[in-house]
Amino acid sequence: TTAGKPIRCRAAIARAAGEPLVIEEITVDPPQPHEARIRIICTSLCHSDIVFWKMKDLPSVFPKILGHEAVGVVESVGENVTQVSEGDTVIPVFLADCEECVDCKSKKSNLCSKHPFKVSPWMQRYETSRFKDLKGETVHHFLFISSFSEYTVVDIANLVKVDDPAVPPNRACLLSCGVSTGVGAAWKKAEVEAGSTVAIFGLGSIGLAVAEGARLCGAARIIGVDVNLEKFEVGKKFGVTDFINSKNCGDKPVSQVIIEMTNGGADYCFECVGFASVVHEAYASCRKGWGKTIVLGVDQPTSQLNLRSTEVLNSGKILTGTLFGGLNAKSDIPILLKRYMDKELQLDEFVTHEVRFEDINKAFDLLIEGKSLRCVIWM
Ligand code: CXF
Ligand code: ZN
Repeated sequence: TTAGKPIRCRAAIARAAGEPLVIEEITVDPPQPHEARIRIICTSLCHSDIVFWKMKDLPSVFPKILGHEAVGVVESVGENVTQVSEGDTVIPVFLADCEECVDCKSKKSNLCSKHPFKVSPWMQRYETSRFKDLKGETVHHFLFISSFSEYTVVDIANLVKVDDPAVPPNRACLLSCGVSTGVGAAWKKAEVEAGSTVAIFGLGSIGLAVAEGARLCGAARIIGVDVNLEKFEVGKKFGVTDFINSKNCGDKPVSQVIIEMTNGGADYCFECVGFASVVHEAYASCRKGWGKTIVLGVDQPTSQLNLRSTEVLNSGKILTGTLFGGLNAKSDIPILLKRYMDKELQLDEFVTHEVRFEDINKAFDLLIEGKSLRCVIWM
């Protein structure tokens, strides 16, 4: 047995900003109390991995092991771990769900206050790393997951058990981050009602997952906005009914086009690009009186919004944002898994590519070039 001992294995290390990952041997220390060591089965690439791979300055720290969408099997557990045990299949999630704090218990929040979300290079509870390279140097964690490694250590607050052994790992891993975030934003954060009108800005995996969530909620009209006309075809698979090519609106702002199409604005708007200018456009596109705009896109940390206070006063609109789509990982991921197994939730259509671990840099190229939605990486 390997329990209690360091494990030597392969990991794809990001040594410097923007440089290809390097597969190296590392050692993975045993789990501390409230942690589990996981053997990764497969992982997928999320755009946030690319953001923090390119980012030179804090909170980005090198060398690190990226990756936060995955499925794994518990190899061993630390002290005080009762929720999972050796051999369990698990999905790691960057946003903790302690199930005990006011936020985790509330239906209105998923922002765990016992383990607040931050972009930290360490484990959640200890500000230490479990990884070293063969020279003995520290290798940092990412989003409390670091799944681009054959083995990793994750806090039990960030682990969701998969009970159904029939769930394919190359589908389950999508529920770790991106697809759950989009579906959850429509389902849990916006609470899209049957018959409503939805506008989605940006049809990458997150925007398409919002469409999928809105489709499941029975939205009557789902308007996709993107600069790439090809996104309409793929959007249709996820319930997009109308498409606006934002490069093709002439002098008209997209919001005016949407207001005209919908007789006053969409009931729900989702920003899935990560630009303040698009947040403005989304807010302007939602209906006065009850329109709700939800920000999912990740912008530069210094980027600011500029709203007229009288416009907020007069409009009656809601502007909000969400991490992980407002989902409580431990209770909501099993619901999404079941809906996939019941053939309600579409996941297969997100997986456009699958590569071997050795070819992980190819997954980066495909996503950067806009050629992939989700690329699954098999360990
Ligand atoms: C993101 C959420 C917003 C901050 C950066 C990380 N999570 C996953 O992709
Ligand atoms: Zn992500």
